[in-house]
Parts: sequence; structure tokens; C-alpha cells
Amino acid sequence: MFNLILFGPPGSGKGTQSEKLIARYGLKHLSTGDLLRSEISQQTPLGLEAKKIMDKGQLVPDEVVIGMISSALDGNPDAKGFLFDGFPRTDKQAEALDKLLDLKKTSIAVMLALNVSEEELVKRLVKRGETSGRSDDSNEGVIRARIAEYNSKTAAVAEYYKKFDKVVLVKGEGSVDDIFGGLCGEIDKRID
Ligand code: B4P
Repeated sequence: MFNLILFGPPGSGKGTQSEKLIARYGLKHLSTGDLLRSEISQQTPLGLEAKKIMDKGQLVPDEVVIGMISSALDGNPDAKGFLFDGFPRTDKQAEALDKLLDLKKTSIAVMLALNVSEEELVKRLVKRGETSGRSDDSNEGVIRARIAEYNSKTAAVAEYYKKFDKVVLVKGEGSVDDIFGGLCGEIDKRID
């Protein structure tokens, strides 16, 4: 099994690159953002609560996203590997993920961290907000709050994986195809 974390701030290209990576490597894509948006569109109680938090640019509680990932892992027993996109976002989520994978006798092979400047992030998300209909992209204040939340709670997750020597920084600015090439180069060094 090959399990990969695609890491980076909001707007760094995780969703964009994940689609291309799963097509090339046949991994199961687990995006907590997509799972939460699906709950919102179905107007479930979880989705209605999550929307209030996401619209402020804050992180949804750890228990909620850990529960979603745990169910998704159990629901895909035949996956040849998982691509985690937007998860883990806190140390507590990282520790929970390690335990869940341990129970399945597997682990994270590598964390690929996309490196993008804050001004480029804001530019991309403001642009996406013009067409996406996503309320968390709808104004620059919320976008900057998401980046601040990333800096205060999520950036440290890379330190957690650095302890195990699993973090590789990848250039996240430039064309989508060039960035994809950089990510594939790192995966090809590690995958069987
Ligand atoms: P996510 O859905 O994870 O979304 P994101 O971080 O905003 O964006 P992503 O990084 O995937 O965007 P992409 O670059 O693809 O999270 C949304 C919210 O859900 C969070 O704020 C939080 O509230 C909640 N949440 C999710 N997971 C959670 C967790 N584990 N714990 C707690 N809360 C959680 O795309 C950005 C734009 O850039 C696109 O328009 C794209 O076209 C463009 N783009 C991509 N690559 C580009 C390039 N190379 N050049 C130019 N533009 C590019």
C-alpha cells in the first residue's frame, strides 16, 4: 500500500494536483474539504454545523474530520493506497491518522508539501471565488482568515512528519503541469 499526504496552505493546488495524481497512480482520493462540502450540499446536521465554521475560515473540530476519515478508510478495504488531501490539518489529526493506518498495518510513505507565497494564494482563491460559488472563497477577509488558521494550526503538522523524515517540499508556483511533474518525480522515487 502507498499512502501519500498532499500538504499545503489553502489554494496551494492540493485539489488541482490530487485529481491528476489519482488518475496516474490509482490511489483513492480522500479530501476532507470535499467530504465536508458533500455533507453541506446534502444539508445533513453535520454539514449545517460545518458550514458555519468553514464560512468563518476556521477549522472544523478534529473529532468530526477524524470520524469521516476513519469511515472512509473502512469503506475502501481494497484500495491500493490513499491520497490524503487537506488532512491532517492539526497534530491531533496527524496522530489519529497514524493510529488508524497502524491498525491496517500500513503507514504514510511521504508528505509532499506545496510551497506557494501568500500573495499568490490570495490571488488564486479570490479568482476561484468569482466562479466557484464556494462561500469560503467569497471575500478576501475569509480567505486571509483561512491562511492565518493554516499558519497557526496546520503548518506545524509538517514538523510532526519531519520527525520521521517524511516531508519533501515541492515547488507550488508555475504551470499546473510543471508542478505535477515535480510531484510525480518524488512519488516515482518511492512507489513500487
Ligand atoms: P479544502 O477543501 O481542503 O480547500 P482549500 O485548502 O481551500 O484548497 P485547495 O488547496 O484544495 O485548493 P486548490 O489549491 O486546488 O478546505 C476547505 C475548508 O474545509 C477549510 O478551510 C476548513 O474549514 C475545512 N476543512 C477541510 N479539511 C479539514 C480538516 N482536516 N480539519 C478541519 N477543517 C477542515 O485550488 C485553489 C485555486 O487555485 C483553484 O481555483 C485552482 O484552479 C487554482 N490553481 C491551482 N493550481 C494553480 C497553479 N499552478 N497556478 C494558478 N492557479 C492554480
